[in-house]
Amino acid sequence: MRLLAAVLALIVIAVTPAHAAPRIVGGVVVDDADEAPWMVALTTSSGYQFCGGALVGPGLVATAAHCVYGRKPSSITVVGGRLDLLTDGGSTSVVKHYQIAEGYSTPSRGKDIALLTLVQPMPYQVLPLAATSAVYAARNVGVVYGWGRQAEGDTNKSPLLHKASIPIMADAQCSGAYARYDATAMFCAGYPEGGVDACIDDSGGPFVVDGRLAGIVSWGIGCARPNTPGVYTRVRTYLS
Ligand code: 4AZ
Repeated sequence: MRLLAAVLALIVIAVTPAHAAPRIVGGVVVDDADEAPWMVALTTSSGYQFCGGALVGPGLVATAAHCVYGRKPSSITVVGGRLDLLTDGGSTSVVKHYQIAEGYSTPSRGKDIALLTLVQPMPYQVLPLAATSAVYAARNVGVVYGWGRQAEGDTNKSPLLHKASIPIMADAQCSGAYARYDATAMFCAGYPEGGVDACIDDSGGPFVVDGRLAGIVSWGIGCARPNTPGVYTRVRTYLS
């Protein structure tokens, strides 16, 4: 009987993550374009979405350095004003040129931010930058947006923009999870029990606190695992 209970418990543990993790991971569909007018998708020229970004000027997009590093600007198509990527609403532009934070090498070393200049500026409301570093206080809740995976092992992405609300974690808790955590370059967001997180292809997307850009989806181990928060670029360190 004890053995049967243990086997059942193991089956429950093995099966739960796929079911407990339906969207961004643990988020909901954004169905009002006015809610995130500044949200953009980065796609290849054939239309495959690989990262997110946010308009911070009519012709300027903030995203993660690792999203564009090594890519030709003209091979990156930015899509704005389109919640459902299977439609052709909104507008598109290729990238004219981009600037990556000086000294960037890999996300876990920080400086994971880039500014893209568009060939065609977009007529959408831009996302203002967080006004002070006070936004990074532990337990402040932000909203992260993206078209990425809805579960860590999910390769079947949704074409619909998703969002999730996630609390910022204290620096001490984040360094406990990641030896490489650098509180100048990054911050962490997540629940101790996991379940809600950004995931693959959400990279570059904005983490918004009080209607302002505070972070950019950067890295993490897996998605939505317990005691394994998502790591975001601390935008205030690089832009002002
Ligand atoms: C990625 O590979 C990625 N859970 C993005 C975010 C996170 C992990 C990985 C955070 O693009």
